[in-house]
Amino acid sequence: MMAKLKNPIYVTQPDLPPLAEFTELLKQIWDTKILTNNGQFHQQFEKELADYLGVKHISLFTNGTLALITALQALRITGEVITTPFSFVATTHSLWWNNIKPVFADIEGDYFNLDPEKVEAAITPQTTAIMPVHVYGNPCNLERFQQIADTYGLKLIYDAAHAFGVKINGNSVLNYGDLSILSFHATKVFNTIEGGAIISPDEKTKKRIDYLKNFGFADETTVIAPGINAKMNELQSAYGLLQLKYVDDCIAKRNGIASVYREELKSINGISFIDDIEGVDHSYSYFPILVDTSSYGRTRDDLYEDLKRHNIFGRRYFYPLISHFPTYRGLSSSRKDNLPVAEKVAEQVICLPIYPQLENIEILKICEVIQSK
Ligand code: T4K
Repeated sequence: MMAKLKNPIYVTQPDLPPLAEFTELLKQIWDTKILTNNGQFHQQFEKELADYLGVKHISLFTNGTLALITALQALRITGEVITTPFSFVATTHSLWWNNIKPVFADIEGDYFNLDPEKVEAAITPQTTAIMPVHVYGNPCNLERFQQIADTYGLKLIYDAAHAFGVKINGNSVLNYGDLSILSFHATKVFNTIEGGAIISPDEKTKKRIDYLKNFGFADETTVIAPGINAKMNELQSAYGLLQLKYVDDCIAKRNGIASVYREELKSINGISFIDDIEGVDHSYSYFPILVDTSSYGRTRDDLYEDLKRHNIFGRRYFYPLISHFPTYRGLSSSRKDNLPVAEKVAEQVICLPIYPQLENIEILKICEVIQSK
């Protein structure tokens, strides 16, 4: 048996800005004593982030889940929303928290994103919106979703939690649909410890979202809606500003790791992965592989356990499917025969470790464990 790695390797590790740089900004916060509520760092971070991402209007949030919940509130979505079972559970939970019925449609087999044709077939008179996810940061079929939304008069909200910095032909994926949300959780390509954002197409929508994330206050004495408290604070905004300086380097390193994985894994029977898409700037947030038991000779879970024995902790994102959880399994759209592609992919996928500090020798070790059956 191969030697086990001395230190555990997790699916990811957050990138942190230099502590000395952060301390400098903390001193400023200590001086002004402005800790939250749209302070100087919050305003600056929103501006610089919008510039970096190539979007016009961005509202910072405490996390991606509250951004999703607020996006649905902002557009007054009700009734049924068609979404994917192959995502992190927060995508569907955001519907539940808004008293909206989730309707699951199947995914396509190339990038594991919601299949537009399956969405179209699931539309009912109660459907008010579609909520696709750019899974692993690979863009959904943006044109087709817009076409369906326009034809049926539906809103389109993208869960872009994995799609920080992703562009198609130079244009951010965040510029599509009615709203997009981001997550800046510690495990994401770009993190503010916890954090998130909503990208709006125009100033008036951003304004409404900003009211909603601040209890609904439009001014000192006017409350326009039952808003929530979902504001990002000054410490996280300052941290985010620093992160922006290093994120390009971080994405470049992730790209390098993905290339090594692809080179090392390409000739292993039964292991497949997603290639880069032409015209897309990727951010390499995850490196999923699929294990085909019959040609690989063992199951995904055998490999997952074997990696763990070697101190390598990949993650089976997204297994189990959201449609399997007790809250959702009773829905008629959760039936396995309604979601055959998602069911299959959830049984085959492992996300391998990918983060800037991952060393070449560690990547090679991971590939060696996958290679040796
Ligand atoms: N929509 C989608 C499509 C999402 O993927 C997510 C979040 C959301 C919406 C909601 O956004 P947020 O509300 O979270 O902003 C993680 C994250 O908690 C979650 O943010 C993320 N998706 C999901 C895919 O993954 P876990 O339970 O797998 O994380 P955890 O704590 O097991 O972390 C994985 C590994 O990362 C650990 O084994 C070690 C390492 N790690 C983790 C943390 C938190 C660190 O090294 N340092 C850390 O601080 O959910």
